Amino acid sequence: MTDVVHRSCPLCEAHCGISIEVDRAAGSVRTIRGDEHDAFSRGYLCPKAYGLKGLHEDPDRLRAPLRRVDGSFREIGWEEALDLVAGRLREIRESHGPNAIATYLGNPNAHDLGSALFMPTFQRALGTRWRFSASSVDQLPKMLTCCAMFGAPLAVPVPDLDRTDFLLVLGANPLASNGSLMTAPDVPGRLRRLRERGGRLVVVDPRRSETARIADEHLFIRPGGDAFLLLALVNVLFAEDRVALGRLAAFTRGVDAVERVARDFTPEAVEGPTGIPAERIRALARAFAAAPSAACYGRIGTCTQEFGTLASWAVDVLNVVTGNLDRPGGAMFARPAHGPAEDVPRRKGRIPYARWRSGVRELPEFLGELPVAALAEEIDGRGTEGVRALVTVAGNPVLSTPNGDRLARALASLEFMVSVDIYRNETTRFADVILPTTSHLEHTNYDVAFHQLSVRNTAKWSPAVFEAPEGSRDLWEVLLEIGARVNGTTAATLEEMTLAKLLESTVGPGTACPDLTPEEARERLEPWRGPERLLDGMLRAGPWGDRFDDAAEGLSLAKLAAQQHGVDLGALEPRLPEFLDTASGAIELAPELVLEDLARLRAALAAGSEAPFVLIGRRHVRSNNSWMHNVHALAKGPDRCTLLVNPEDARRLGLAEGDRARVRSRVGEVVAPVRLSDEMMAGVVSLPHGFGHAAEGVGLTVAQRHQPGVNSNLLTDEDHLDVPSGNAVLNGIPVEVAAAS
Ligand SMILES: Nc1nc2c(c(=O)[nH]1)N[C@H]1C(S)=C(S)[C@@H](COP(=O)(O)OP(=O)(O)OC[C@H]3O[C@@H](n4cnc5c(=O)[nH]c(N)nc54)[C@H](O)[C@@H]3O)O[C@H]1N2
Ligand SMILES: Nc1nc2c(c(=O)[nH]1)N[C@H]1C(S)=C(S)[C@@H](COP(=O)(O)OP(=O)(O)OC[C@H]3O[C@@H](n4cnc5c(=O)[nH]c(N)nc54)[C@H](O)[C@@H]3O)O[C@H]1N2
Ligand code: SF4
Ligand SMILES: [Mo]
Repeated sequence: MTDVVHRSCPLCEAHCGISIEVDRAAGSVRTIRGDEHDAFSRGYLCPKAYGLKGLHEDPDRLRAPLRRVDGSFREIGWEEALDLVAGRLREIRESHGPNAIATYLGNPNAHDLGSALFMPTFQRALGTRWRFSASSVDQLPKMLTCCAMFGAPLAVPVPDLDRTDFLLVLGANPLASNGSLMTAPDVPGRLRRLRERGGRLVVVDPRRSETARIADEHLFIRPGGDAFLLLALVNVLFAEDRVALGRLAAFTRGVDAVERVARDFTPEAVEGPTGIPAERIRALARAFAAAPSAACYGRIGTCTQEFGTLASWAVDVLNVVTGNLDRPGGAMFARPAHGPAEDVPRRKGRIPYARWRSGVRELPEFLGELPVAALAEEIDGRGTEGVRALVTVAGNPVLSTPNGDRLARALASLEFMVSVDIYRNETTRFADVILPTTSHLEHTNYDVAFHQLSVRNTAKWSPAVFEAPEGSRDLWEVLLEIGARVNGTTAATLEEMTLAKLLESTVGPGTACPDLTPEEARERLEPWRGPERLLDGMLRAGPWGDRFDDAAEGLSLAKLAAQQHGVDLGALEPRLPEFLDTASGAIELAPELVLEDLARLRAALAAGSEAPFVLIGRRHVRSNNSWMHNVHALAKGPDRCTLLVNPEDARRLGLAEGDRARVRSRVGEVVAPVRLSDEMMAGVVSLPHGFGHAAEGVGLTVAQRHQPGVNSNLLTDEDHLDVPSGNAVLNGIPVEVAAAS
């Protein structure tokens, strides 16, 4: 007996609709196809989706808790495992305080409904301020600037890909990554249509990436040069009187300050740090301003670099001063179905920034978390409070954060570590206990994070494909069970508390459901449980919700679930000024915490042109950070962890195709096979992250056989940060490259 289940692929932000044909008798996946009826992705899919079958069936994927005893792991029962974990965490908290326990959350948490909804409850249950996550090796600068400019960390403008006339992309390669902070299934198709309707695509990247190859124009830029380039574009717009905010002028503050700031950054002045001729910068500024609509979009290359905050800010400055923010074809804000219903600003006023600092380097907290580049030193450096225990949840920081070697040593020295993870990998091998969670096909899902960052308003519910095996647990259940046991309460109590907190802000006076009490709302959410119950509440109170009235039009989870292919809620619509949540209620174009960092940029400009050899990263369409290399269908094929070297540079360095090169930075070295490529800007080499699976104790047999690779984060430097955000610099790492003898 076969049947087909329609849901979303949970592997990347695009969350494409997939149709999974299941052999019920065998309990296995037959095929995975793109769902051509999906309201958003219309049948598109990338090679990774098929990897979901291999992931589900992978014998290396953990199904039972593991306990490490004398260096080797053995399976134990859930009760024993949870009691052990809670007991140790409690002891450490009682003897050393809550901050002796650190947490690290990895990227897949952002793709998991249960984690998104229950993580805050879990964190509160532990009570630690020493929280770390993959955000500070990723998008933290963007969240910081959006918080400062628009008032909320997820008020991230996304390019209106389907209507724009001009797309300027800096430091993103959506043809490999499928888009990030820009949920857009089928980027290749959307970019093709952009060009077919006469639009223009310009890509700025130190590598002629897959996306650059299909662009109208590609500009090589020196890594870290984006803030210079963007300020020079703004400089030209002011100098040539091309600034036109349009309707934004009525609610934008700080335009004069931006004009003053940009004065020093003339196209000529930034030729050195960008490597881009002044005339091309002028032409780009004119073309961007002249386009009927235009959107500037920056991603990993603009965030995980030396001036991540300034570059992320300047992307939106360009959008604002050309009047392209919040208008069709420009950079817009999505309106997700899970709410909130109306743009009712909370005007908290203060940016949740630097309310406390890390122990050793005193790096600022942002949104309640500390930069992960400080994790190792908070353990091995015994910061004022000293981290003694670590909880990792779906993360692999040994491969994904700077100076992985130091972090690995620090993890080995912990008094206790627990990892909630589906693999025994480079990080979790240091855990005392590993707690696995259900496979992606064994639980339901809805993308709370990525519906908020979407190029179109849509909503999609993903049912489970298989029933979860007896005794297994979803991620949120594991979190609540640990949190409950640490505090001597029950998971059910924590679940109720989470729901109560949600309903407090979604129903009652001053909300979209003013006449409803939390008790009434709660009754109407039956019979849903867990994350579904919370989501049902959010959808029903949301902008398209039925206001908890089954007879009314509008969305509830039941109605959404009945739409197997998801629902289309239309193109993005202007949301300003109502959506702004800054203290002033205006767009803050020149926030102080951003301007303060200009001194660093000016110093770099003055320091001049001595350009060291630098390393950047890249992504491959068949790879997914560090954790899909154990799926044979994706891992087979040529070695992907190669060092791309510009042929001229290679000649100078005495390197030939296939040679092994030694790459050395301040903190470490690796040896990787060389591929010559004129895709690379001279003076820049590229090595992807997420590899380095050969380490002892790693239980990834396929990855070790097919794509072991080396860990590029043995080269990235924990001392090299984007200063305001504390985000790690992962691109533009000074390195020496030589033939490995
Ligand atoms: N040099 C360099 N470093 C980088 C980057 C770069 O571009 N260059 N990129 C950075 C970015 S953008 C990111 S987001 C980070 C990612 O950094 P991390 O989030 O730390 O690493 P991932 O490789 O995503 O690892 C995900 C982990 O989650 C586990 N996992 C996957 N799905 C599930 C699940 O459903 N449940 C549970 N319990 N576990 C699960 C996997 O086994 C794996 O251990 O890496 C960063 N590091
Ligand atoms: N196939 C695949 N898809 C993924 C992932 C994956 O690992 N594999 N990871 C997912 C995750 S967690 C994320 S965050 C997204 C990331 O999504 P993207 O940001 O699109 O990721 P990358 O492909 O790393 O693209 C970054 C680009 O920045 C360039 N770059 C490096 N330094 C600089 C610089 O200083 N300036 C400029 N202008 N460019 C620079 C690089 O050459 C590269 O082409 O991808 C997601 N999707
Ligand atoms: S682009 Fe690929 S990995 Fe991303 S959601 Fe779509 S099918 Fe999955
Ligand atoms: Mo990421």
